[in-house]
Amino acid sequence: MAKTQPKAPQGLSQDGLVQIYKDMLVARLLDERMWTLNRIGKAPFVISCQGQEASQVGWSAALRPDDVVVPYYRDLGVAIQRGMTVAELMLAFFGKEGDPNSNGRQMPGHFGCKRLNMVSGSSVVIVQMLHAVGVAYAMKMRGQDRVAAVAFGEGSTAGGDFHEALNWASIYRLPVLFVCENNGYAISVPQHREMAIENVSDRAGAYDMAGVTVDGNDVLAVYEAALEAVERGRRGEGATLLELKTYRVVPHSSDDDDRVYRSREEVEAWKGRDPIARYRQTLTEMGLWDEGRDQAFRTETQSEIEAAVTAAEAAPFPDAKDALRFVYAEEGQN
Ligand SMILES: Cc1ncc(C[n+]2csc(CCOP(=O)(O)OP(=O)(O)O)c2C)c(N)n1
Ligand SMILES: [Mg+2]
Repeated sequence: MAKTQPKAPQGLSQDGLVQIYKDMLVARLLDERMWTLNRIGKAPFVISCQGQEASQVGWSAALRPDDVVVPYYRDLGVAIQRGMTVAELMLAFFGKEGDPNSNGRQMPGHFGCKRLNMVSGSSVVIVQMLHAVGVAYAMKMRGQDRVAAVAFGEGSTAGGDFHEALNWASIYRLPVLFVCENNGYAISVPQHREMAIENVSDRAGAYDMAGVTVDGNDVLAVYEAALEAVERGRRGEGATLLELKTYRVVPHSSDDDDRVYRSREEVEAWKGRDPIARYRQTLTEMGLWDEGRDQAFRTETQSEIEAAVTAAEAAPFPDAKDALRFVYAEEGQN
């Protein structure tokens, strides 16, 4: 009997399937390079996507370019899937002129780009959910066929804004995809000290909203669940709370030492469930990828990253007088 081949989800071409892998791998390689730049003293701060690439690229790929995304600080994979370039992300990392996120005024990880319909997040966790709900409400009032998607960690769902956002979205049946990237920790606090339940998605029931939990390290499962949720929103059937069970395999940020709150065995076990290696295997079984292509793509990406590092290091810092632009009303403005 012929070996069963993995099936491609609906709506994804062969190129689309490969692109998802490429986006995940670019996110990982870029993130790894950011850590070395930090550790040799060239950049002050990294907040990492490593381990969560399938969750991020998977949900982002289910959206259309005209939908609005509100990512959170870990969503490097979303920024890349949406179309932010390695060169642009490196400018942001060094806080340099030309960074499309904030022109060097924000910390790294504050993704936002008008061209990509991506709303910049606040450093205050979870308020981005309210921003997404406001965006979706405006879309609905304008009769637009668009969806807003917002991501956040499971720890942040203990904040009141989480409940306010779900409540408002459910009252007005707003087209919102709420994505919880559940990596099991809020910095050093494990999930059982954040909440007394096992699945964040169970909370959707209190808001008469669909709640779904999927394996966040299975990119195609994430894509399928996100697509279903997005289509539900487009049909006018309201929001979905989608929970992706995943893990960050590096410390919370470059200022964190995770050895003090979790065992090396636990981290190693999750490294063994690496979402990128897993999807590479799937694509290989589909006959869409092989070792040669993998090596060539890695080499090409590494040189793109190195060129971006050189360019970003050489780029000027933004003019200090622009630091408060777009914060207060400016002369001549109404
Ligand atoms: C209101 C608020 N409280 C505390 C912080 C500090 N802080 C930044 S990230 C974070 C952990 C959030 O954990 P989680 O939501 O699970 O996301 P993860 O970092 O695990 O992806 C905290 C406490 C903050 N930024 N905002
Ligand atoms: Mg978390």
